[in-house]
Parts: sequence; structure tokens; C-alpha cells
Amino acid sequence: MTDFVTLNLDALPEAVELPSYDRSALKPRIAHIGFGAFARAHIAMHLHETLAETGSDWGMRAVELFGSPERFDMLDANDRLYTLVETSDEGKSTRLLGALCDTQHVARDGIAAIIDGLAEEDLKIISMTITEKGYCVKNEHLDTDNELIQHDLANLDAPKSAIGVIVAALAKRRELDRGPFTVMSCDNLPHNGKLTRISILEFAKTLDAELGAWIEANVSFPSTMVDRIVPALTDESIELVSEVLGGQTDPNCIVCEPFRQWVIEDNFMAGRPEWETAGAQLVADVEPFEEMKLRTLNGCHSFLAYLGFLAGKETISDCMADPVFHAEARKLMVDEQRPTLDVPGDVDLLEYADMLLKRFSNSQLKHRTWQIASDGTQKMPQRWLNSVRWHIENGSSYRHLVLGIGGWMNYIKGKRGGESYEVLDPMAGKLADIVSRFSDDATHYVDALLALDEVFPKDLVGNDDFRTAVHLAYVKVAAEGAQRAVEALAD
Ligand code: CS2
Repeated sequence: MTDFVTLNLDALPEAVELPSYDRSALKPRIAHIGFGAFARAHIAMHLHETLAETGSDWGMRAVELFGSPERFDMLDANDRLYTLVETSDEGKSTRLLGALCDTQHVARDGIAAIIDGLAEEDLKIISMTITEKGYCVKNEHLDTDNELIQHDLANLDAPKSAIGVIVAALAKRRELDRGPFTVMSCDNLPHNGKLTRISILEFAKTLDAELGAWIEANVSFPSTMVDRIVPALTDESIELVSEVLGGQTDPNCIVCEPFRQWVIEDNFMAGRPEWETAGAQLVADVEPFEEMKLRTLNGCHSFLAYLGFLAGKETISDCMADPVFHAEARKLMVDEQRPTLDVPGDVDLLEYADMLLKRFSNSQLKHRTWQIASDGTQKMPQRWLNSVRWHIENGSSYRHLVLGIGGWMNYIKGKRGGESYEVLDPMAGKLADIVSRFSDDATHYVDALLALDEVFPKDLVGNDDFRTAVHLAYVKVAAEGAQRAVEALAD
């Protein structure tokens, strides 16, 4: 039985900031699919600040297509207000965010209500954080082998994937003559708008060429670069929030770092909130920002996640506290990612890298290496492999990147010393099969992983130097341990 804790706003300490705008005027004009920790702390926070600056009526509806509706019930019980604590080694600040004005959960409200909601006249934007796997894309095309996609193509009245749900809603908008619309991805993928467009258009055109043509003419797909470190909520963070709330508990709270950045391609077919009033950068081309962030921040995160986890480090700040990991993380960004990038005009990549290391060092965050290690098959291509290709073409060294790959190949075996842990990945079944069949023999094991063409592009796998480097990196981590392998990078 859920314990519905409701906040007593009158009893909150003075330092806790409440929304300054009229929440009763908000209408659901943006629907956000995937209202997890990141969306609460980033997308909804920018909207909250925009509302405070502009007093507009752009409210947000949170939509969830998976899991249990309990979290949404708890949000509703608190009038959809929740606590955001920004914390660092320099201090904390706390506020209640109020941009959310509605919630819909598939298990509670049903898929028909969600599709109807997405087709409402006032609703002008679908935004989403559905993680890399949510796009159902393989090699830059809709993955028609994906079970959810197969299901949705046959059942558009009851779709399960975000892609199927959005196409069903767009079909309805077309039928009701609702006019232009925007679908905005906020996930860590390069050219995320373009990928969303490909996935949605290929899906729609498979069903109905005219629907595809309507979407092409009426829907825009801006790309965005989103950045804020938001660890999953833990009991420890709930306790921390309770301290700042003067002893009250907010089950919907979220704890994150103070830093945030949002770069958005200014390409909206039916209006948008004035997010620039909340510090967002509206630009013509997001790609240089996306690539910079994906390769340096996320690329470094994944390097620290696999090698740090295997070396017994539970959090990213634990990795940063080890001078060897700190120094090699910087080299990964500066020596191996920087040359591959077309850095946005006014950014100094050395300063950017140092700022990232400082953010990673925030000891208040407890950002678990195990959390970041999830979904490696979906993350490695854009974080590491495109850079590896650049180095192969330019004849330069990529030894940190390849050690990361060797780290991942060890990590997915699910064993650290005598301890087992869960490997989360949409391809976990396939990976576990390879581990059980081949991991006794390093050569066969690495070959079997490199043969996963969803992950490792053929041109890389066909390169002998790359194959050899991956084999050596895997064996090094397996034989000497991740700590020694990272130390050896310093030689
Ligand atoms: C992390 C990201 O879990 C991960 O894969 O690298 O969630 C990272 O914290 C964010 O992209 C920071 O903006």
C-alpha cells in the first residue's frame, strides 16, 4: 500500500523557494514522455524558470508508457509540486518546481486517453527523454526487428513504444486537422532530432504513405543538447531532502548538481515557451554542442563507469578522488576526444574539460558507476566509436578509448571479484549468451562481441589494428585488473 505523503507548504523552512507564478493558469501545452529523474530536474526545471520569467500558460503533462503508476499518484497527491535540491561541495539550494500540471500513466489512464491527450488542440510540443533504446533505431534506421515496433505496426490503436504512440497521436492530429506540431528529443544521441524524424517517418510510411507525407510537411523535429548530472534517487537523497525541508518527506524529490545547459535547435512549428529566459541557448545548429558533450562528458563517464566500477569505485566522485583516474580521464577528453571535434565557436575545450572534472568531483552527488554502466550497447557508438574511426583515419592514438571498450567487455561478464551484479542492457540476453559460451577463451569472446553489428560498425571491425587493440585491452583488464590497466595508461 502506498504511503501518500503530502507536503505541508506552510511549514516549509523559509529558504525553500515556492513557484512565483499562477499555476492555475497552466494548460498542458507540452507533453513530456519519460518523466524520470533527468526530465524532472532539467526539462521541467527550465520550464519552471521560464514560467516565473514570462507568466505564460505553457504547462507540462508528464506521460509514462512503462512501469508502475505509483510515482504519478504520489505527484498528483502533491498537486504535482516536487522538491529539487541542487547540491555541490560549495552548498545547497532548494525549491519546489511547479511547471507540471497533469500526469498520464498508461497503466492507470490507458493508452487511448494518452493518444487523445497528445492530439489535443492546445498541445503543441511532445518532448521526450526515453533513453537511447527508446528510439528503436539500428544503424540510423527504424529497427523493424524490435519487438515493440513489430507489435505497434500491427496494433496502432494500442501501441507500446514511444515511437508507436507518437505516430498514433500524429495520425489522430491529422484526422482532426490539428495543424503543425513539434516533436523534440532530449536524449543523449547525436543529431537526436534527425534520428527521431527517421524513426517516426519510417514507422508512419510503413503504415500509410500519406500519413508519412503529412508528418513531413507538418511536424518539426528540433535537435537538442541537454546537460545536467542527475543521479537516480536513493534513500540517502530522500534523507538529505528531508533535512532541508525541515523534517518533511517529499517522495517525489530530486537531487542534482547546480550546473545545467540546454542548447535547442530553434525549429518549432507551433510556438514554444521562451526558454531563453531560463538560460537555454536557441541556435540554428546543435550538432557541434551535442558532439562535444557526448564525446567528452558522456564518453568520459562511460570510461569511468566500466573501469571505475571494476576497480571497486562506487561513484564518479570516488573515481575523481583517485589521481590516476582523474589524470587519465582528462587525457581521454583532451588528447583523444578533442581532436575529433568541431568545437562550438566560443568554447575553449581545455576549460570545458576542467569544468567537467570539477563537476565529476562533486562528492555530494553519489552518481553510481553502475548506473552509468547500463545500456552500454546503446551508448558506446556515439561516445567512443566515432572517435576511434577518426583516429584510425588520422593514424593517431586511441588507447584510452580502446581501454574503455576492453573495460566494457569485462564489465558485461557480471562479476567483480567474487561478487555478481546485474548487467542492464536491452541486449543483456544476447550478451549473457556470449559470456556463457565464449568467455573461457579470450580470442573467441572478443570476436563474438565485435561481431555485434548493432554496436561495432563493420569498417572498424574490419580494421586489423583496431581488432588487435581491443583484444589486448580486454586481456589487460582481465589479467591485471582495471586499476592496474588505467595506471598503465600513465606510462
Ligand atoms: C550519463 C548521463 O548515465 C549516463 O550515461 O553519462 O546520464 C549524464 O549524467 C548526463 O548526460 C549529463 O548531462
